[in-house]
Amino acid sequence: MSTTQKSFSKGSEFPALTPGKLRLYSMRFCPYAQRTRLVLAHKKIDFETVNVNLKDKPEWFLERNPLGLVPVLEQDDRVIYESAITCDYLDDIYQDNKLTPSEPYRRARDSILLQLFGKVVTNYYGTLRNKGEDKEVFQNFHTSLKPFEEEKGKRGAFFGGDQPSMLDFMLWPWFERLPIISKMMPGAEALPAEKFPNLNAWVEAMLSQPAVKETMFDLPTHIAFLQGYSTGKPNYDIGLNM
Ligand SMILES: N[C@@H](CCC(=O)N[C@@H](CS)C(=O)NCC(=O)O)C(=O)O
Repeated sequence: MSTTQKSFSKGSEFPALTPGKLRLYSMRFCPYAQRTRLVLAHKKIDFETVNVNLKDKPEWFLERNPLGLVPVLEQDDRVIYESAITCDYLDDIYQDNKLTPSEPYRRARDSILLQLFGKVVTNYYGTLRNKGEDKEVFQNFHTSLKPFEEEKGKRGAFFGGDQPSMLDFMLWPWFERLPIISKMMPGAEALPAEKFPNLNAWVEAMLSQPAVKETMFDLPTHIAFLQGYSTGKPNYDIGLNM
């Protein structure tokens, strides 16, 4: 059983599993792992976390996921990775607060939006990398958000309607991080209210969700992590005493 939130590195001893206990291998600032953490929190699933130093990965972590990526779930002899797969698995196994729509058309539309979101993610990181100097990438970022602005307008407070669905949680981690763009690039607004009224309302609605509050970091912490990351020395343990 692991009690520390500090990240484990190469050469560290494998923290023993407790029979029956669900474990998440994570990195505190990873948006993909946050997807899984959001689903775990929303469904109030009991689990423990083992954080991994992604610059110096333990051998036992690579044995579990040969891709070397977080998130990974483990319970007894079961191992699952890839954020979308871990989230769907949790939604299948823990039936309370079902997040995936049962209506086939809605489910298909949500899968399409999730595919389209790949462009948002690519353009988001592209924008951060060149600090907004490449106006075309920033423009592409806004263009890739358009289908989400439109779809949100048809759906209600959340993409899931009155309540958040799986899609809401799959998208959220990058919206939590959008203020980084506005902060780091003077004059650039990541989500201008006049262009994206629906998405701005959605961000507000999501911020009041208990799962979001439970899993989020504030802007200064995100920026501190990113600054370490961009110099090649990420501090995975920011703010941790033990
Ligand atoms: N497709 C993966 C992406 C996960 C991912 O990129 N995780 C990053 C951290 S945010 C990672 O583990 N990086 C380690 C590496 O690239 O070596 C998923 O959806 O789970």
